Amino acid sequence: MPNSAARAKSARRARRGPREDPARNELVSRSLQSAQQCLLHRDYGTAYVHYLLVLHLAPLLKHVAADSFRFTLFKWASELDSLGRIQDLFNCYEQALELFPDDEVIVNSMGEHLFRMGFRDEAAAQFHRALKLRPDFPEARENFYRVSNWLVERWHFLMLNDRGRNRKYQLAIQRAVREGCSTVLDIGTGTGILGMCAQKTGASEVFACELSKTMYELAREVVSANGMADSIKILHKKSLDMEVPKDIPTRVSLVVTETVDAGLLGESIVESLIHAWRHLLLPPPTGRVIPASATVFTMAVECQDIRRHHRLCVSAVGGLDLTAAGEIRSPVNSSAAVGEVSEPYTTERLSRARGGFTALTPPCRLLDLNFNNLQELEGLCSRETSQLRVQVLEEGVLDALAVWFQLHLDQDNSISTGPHEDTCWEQAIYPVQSPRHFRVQRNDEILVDVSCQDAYLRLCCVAVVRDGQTFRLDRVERSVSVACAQSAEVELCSALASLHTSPDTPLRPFTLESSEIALLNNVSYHSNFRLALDSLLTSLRSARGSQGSEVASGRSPEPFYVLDVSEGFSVLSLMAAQAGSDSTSSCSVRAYSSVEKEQHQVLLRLLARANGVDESVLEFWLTHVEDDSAVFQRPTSEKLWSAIVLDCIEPCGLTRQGMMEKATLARCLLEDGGRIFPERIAVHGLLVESDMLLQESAVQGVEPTLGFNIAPFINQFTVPVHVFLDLSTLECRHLSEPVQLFVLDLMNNSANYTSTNVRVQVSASGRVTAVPFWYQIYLDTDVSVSTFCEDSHWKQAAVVLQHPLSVRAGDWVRLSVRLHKSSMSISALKETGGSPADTTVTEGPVISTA
Ligand code: 44T
Repeated sequence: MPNSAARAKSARRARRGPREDPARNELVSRSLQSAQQCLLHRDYGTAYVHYLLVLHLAPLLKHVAADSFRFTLFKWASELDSLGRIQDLFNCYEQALELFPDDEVIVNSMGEHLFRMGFRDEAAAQFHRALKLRPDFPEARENFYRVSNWLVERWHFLMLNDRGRNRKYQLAIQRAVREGCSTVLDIGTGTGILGMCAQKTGASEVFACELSKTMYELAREVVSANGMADSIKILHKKSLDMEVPKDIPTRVSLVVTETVDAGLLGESIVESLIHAWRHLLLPPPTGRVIPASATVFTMAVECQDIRRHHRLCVSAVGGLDLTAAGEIRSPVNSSAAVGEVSEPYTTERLSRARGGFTALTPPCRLLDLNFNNLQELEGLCSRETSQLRVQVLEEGVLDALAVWFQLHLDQDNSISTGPHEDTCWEQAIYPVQSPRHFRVQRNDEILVDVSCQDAYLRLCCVAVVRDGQTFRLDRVERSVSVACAQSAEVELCSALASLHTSPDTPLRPFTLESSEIALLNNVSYHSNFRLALDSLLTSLRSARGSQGSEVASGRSPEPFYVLDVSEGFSVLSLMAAQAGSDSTSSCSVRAYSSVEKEQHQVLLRLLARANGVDESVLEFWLTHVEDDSAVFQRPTSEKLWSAIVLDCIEPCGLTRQGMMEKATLARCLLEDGGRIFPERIAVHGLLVESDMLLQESAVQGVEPTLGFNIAPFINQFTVPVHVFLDLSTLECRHLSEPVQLFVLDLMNNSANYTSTNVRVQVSASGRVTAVPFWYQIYLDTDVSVSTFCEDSHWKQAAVVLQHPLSVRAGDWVRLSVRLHKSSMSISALKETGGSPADTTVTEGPVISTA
């Protein structure tokens, strides 16, 4: 025990601070100077080491040096990142967090590195930690939302909110357990609900496996909150990697699973059950599976929205002839050769497709699959391709085959995922890949090839039989290989395009993402862009004309430089080049495209030739640059850009990350009178009541789900912003007229770091549950495009309020819209009286549009 003298001495030392040590002080001060010197010379690695030494020796300096330390860490980390020195990078973060364990900015930044490298679960944990440290930290919140969308897919909420489905699974499990299935394995347990159901029903042993780390951890939390931690053993494993007795002591008598996607087989249920029957289940009839069987249906549909995304529907946009492109395909292609990057189907809730859909045929039974029969499961994938003939009942364009199924949990309980059911399920959509629109007529027969490969059901419309005559759909016939094959030049280009394929390939279909195809089909966007571009060129020409320098001096006039930095495939650069060459004026345009993929560049060149644009005026700009700012360089050292095209809105309905920062960079590189397209974006929104949006965003209500406490756990992954909405078909009631919420001025950034309040008058009584929003994109003062119109390739987004706001017609709601970098946040207040003091804050989610 220290005596009082010693205590007094140590107290004096504490008041004075750490013991003075001249040598140490000298080292600290020199290291600090060296760190600063290194920073000046951009030697971040050495600067970082010096800072580490300083802060270890003199922790008191942490407060003053924190900013420089962080700056150095981030610079060094990004260098390590680009050098691929991953281990060193994370070591740096660990050292930094030892010094600053509560620094949310460092924690968040570490999460960003993890996320970029694909460690999503670990990234989520860091963003979560940063938010715990500072709940109002916008960057961390935005990051957490983004990663939540990856880790906990939104359908988990829909499924947990679907009482009918929950109840049917419960009944089927209860029956099986009562009939003697006492040991249970839940494959793909998600939140743990089916396993808990089996346990509660009286199963003596329950096991569960889940391959997603986040879901596995969530399931563990849920199961222990429900007092079952000791009675349900959860494994973080794919069922295919499980063995007896290593993972479970003996074979089980019941497997329950809902590892089915919209196309039934896409989550590899067949492979999982073959493995389970061979290794994890008791032989039948003791062993059994819920669901017991499934019936798969298909029908042919006409649907404009599907067509718009999977096939080029226009022959020209903005003055550009597109026919030379020939056939353009989306990557959703069931007939693609093995090894080609493609998916056999996409998913869509047909009842919500923009413009609706028409059933061209009756639903046809495609397949019956008994999950309790191992031989049948094994035989499925070795089956020969079979052909289905479907009778046409309704005339229309053959756009796609839709597929759905009935899941027979047991003899009494089935779930149907059909397009005409009241279900939240999506359908699997197999777009018809054919170079032309094919209109089917009543009594035609559609021939569909059906096979099962790589655990997917593959469907392909191969032909239509009409009056005994067969029209093939799956190959390009001479007559339909589009008028393009007529010009020798185009043939040359298509030969170029198919260089990498077999020399026999006549015309290689170009593959574009479905959102890129939809963009190409967006006629109004392109024609408006052309208008705005023409008017800019006219004004620049007249400005030059009035200066008259070049003409007078007899030099050939300077071209206009136009840069298109749109993401993905874009023909805007080509339109600019054409606008230049069209003109009678001698000032031409040099167009720069940032299209990166080689195939896309080939396609652009092909279109250039077919449109009479000299290839020399179209260039590909700094492709594959890592750093965004590198894209924004001058065209040549002494030239500036006449126009820079930014593509600001993502197809999902949010603004692109870093858009305002890009605009700032771009603005500095414009010539006098030059423009950024767009110059301004107005955000519009309205108040709606939509149960559907609530169902998709969180487990609703206070009632436990099947008697279990699940909501508070999964609802941690609630994200207030919904994307990819189609507002024209969303089931909702409009409670106000649309209003302008915010204006983003890309030509004057200083106006943007602000917030605004918008008062909205309620037009119908109800509960405001969400604020959908979209954009009016002003290319210039006169020309604008809406992201919410019929031929738009953009979807809309919405912010969902955590607490719905009850309103009556005539009430005023105040929306407060804030902008942070490119992220928007909206909160809503109901104005109960005249003065702001009377208002009650009922909502305040931070949303991000990044
Ligand atoms: N989608 C429905 C349901 N898993 C897909 O990690 C319906 C989609 C849907 N774990 C709109 C509406 C709806 N071993 O957590 C996932 C997954 C896991 C496995 C262990 C395995 N062999 C597997 C296979 C999958 O199981 C969970 C569910 S699978 C997907 C269900 C409302 N769009």
